[in-house]
Amino acid sequence: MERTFLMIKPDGVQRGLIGEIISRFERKGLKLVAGKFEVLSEERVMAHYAEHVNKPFFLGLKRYITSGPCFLFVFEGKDIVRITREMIGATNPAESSPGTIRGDYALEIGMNVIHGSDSPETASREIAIHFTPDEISSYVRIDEPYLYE
Ligand code: DAT
Ligand code: MG
Repeated sequence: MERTFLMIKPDGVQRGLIGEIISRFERKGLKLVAGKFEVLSEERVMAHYAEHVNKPFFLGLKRYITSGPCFLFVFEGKDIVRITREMIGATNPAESSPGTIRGDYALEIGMNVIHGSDSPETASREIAIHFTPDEISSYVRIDEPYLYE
């Protein structure tokens, strides 16, 4: 089983989309193993977006991502990084396919509702940035025998 780090950004929280978005992953059969509500500190933003700190859009990105609380969560499942990235859709919502989260709920790249790790290595790094091991639960979902062959 693989884990991934997901985060509903301040626009998604303010627009009341937490439940809708989490439901999509739950209905797919993915297992929620951690979740918390938090305004990100500057240090955490720098660590999380380390690859983007020198990009021209970084200051705007930092202002947006710290403008209110985010909902941070971890889901677990087979091949979960690939599956959740597909469900999230392309970075720019103007180009995300209908049926994806960004395609259905957002319009512009600077407010694209949700973050999802882009590789298993990134997922491990991002989970460690945002969660302590004791904040993550291991359990068997009762429907797993009907989800995995
Ligand atoms: P993703 O969130 O799809 O992994 P990314 O890692 O390339 O995309 O970028 C991180 C976030 O930064 C992205 O969700 C929105 C913002 N961003 C990326 N490229 C941008 C750009 N050209 N202009 C404004 N914001 C941008
Ligand atoms: Mg990314």
